[in-house]
Amino acid sequence: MKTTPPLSQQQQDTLYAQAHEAVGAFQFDESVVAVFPDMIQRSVPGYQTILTGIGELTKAHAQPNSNLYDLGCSLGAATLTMRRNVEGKACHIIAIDNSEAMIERAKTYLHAYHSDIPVDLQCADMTQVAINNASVVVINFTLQFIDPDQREQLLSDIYQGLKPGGVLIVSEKIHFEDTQLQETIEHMHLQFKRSNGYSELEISQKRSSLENVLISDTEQTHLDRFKKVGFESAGIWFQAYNFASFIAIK
Ligand code: GEK
Repeated sequence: MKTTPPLSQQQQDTLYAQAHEAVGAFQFDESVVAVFPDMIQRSVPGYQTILTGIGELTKAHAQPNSNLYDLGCSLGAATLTMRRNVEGKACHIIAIDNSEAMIERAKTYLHAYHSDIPVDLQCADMTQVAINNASVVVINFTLQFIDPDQREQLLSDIYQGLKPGGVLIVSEKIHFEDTQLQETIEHMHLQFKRSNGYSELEISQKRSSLENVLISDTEQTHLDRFKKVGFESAGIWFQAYNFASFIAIK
């Protein structure tokens, strides 16, 4: 019988190991889904620590009988950590991704573990989803893939759908206006990828594929947007090189 290996024991990411004649725009398709856990762990410094933190923040801020959202859930790593930390609070988790391949695989992972917390997995565009009665909303490394012109409206809709005291957690790759700082910290990230076994060819082909697909903001742009849509408090609770996770509290 064919079984899906656990999230921690997935296939190695070799998608860009061979030279491609033309590198197409990055897509979250079947080939990415198969190597996704390995890809994100080897590319995003602090990813595991952020997941642990999302669990802790969920434990601290989830309100009884409320909804928790994981927007851009991929294989459901954040959903799993949220679910483990809200047992007994009668919460409902809504996990959204617009890649059918991701949602199909996420179902397998979520069903592999028992929980009394219902999870509603939906294949949808997160900008089109109604947020209501929410106490925790997580966007873990996905706002950066949303059209920059739509980001403020999305955050405003989330703010409106949050209960007082509710929290939004947004993790992102960020960039720096200061050129020296940008170069220095970007170099740290490249070294991180090299030390995780990615070759120069893999790094450069992946970078080309993400051009115009992953559009990062600065820390200040994030903070200004949180404030503009109404959040009272917002700041970074974790950062590793040019990868940061923000919390915004209603
Ligand atoms: C994790 N949060 O492991 N609507 C819904 N989903 C989208 C949209 C959209 N408009 N655009 C992109 N996605 C996860 C990791 S990965 C981050 C998130 C990365 C989805 C896309 O299909 C993919 O699954 C996810 O956002 C981004 O904690 O690959 O760097």
